[in-house]
Amino acid sequence: MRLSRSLLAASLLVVMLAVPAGSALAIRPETQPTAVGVAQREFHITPYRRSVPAGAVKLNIRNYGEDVHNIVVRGPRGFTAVGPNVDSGSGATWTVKLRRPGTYSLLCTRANHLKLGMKAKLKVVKPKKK
Ligand SMILES: [Cu+2]
Repeated sequence: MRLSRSLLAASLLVVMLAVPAGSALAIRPETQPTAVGVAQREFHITPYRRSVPAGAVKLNIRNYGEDVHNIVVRGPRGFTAVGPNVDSGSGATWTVKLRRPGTYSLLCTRANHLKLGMKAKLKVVKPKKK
């Protein structure tokens, strides 16, 4: 009992020394992308979040459809980023930096998919101050 208690105290001390108060959280917005699931099918594209804080966004894309789909992000001031093709029944992850707050579009630009409705909106908002 006495031994395990001092072990616990020692390991707590190690954790406290290794992680100065607040630093882990303060670094987070820069280093940790915001994960967003994105479902694709004929002919819809559905992000599982409406808005994300500005910064890196990790899109976890899954193609539930029969066709190959891709993903293109368009945003303010002509921002365009082109992501991967995603085969039927498979997935891809793609990290894209969305630095400027505003309304972005997620699109599939293969064949006539965009015309058929493969677009969705994603809002990028100012990250909260810590
Ligand atoms: Cu498509």
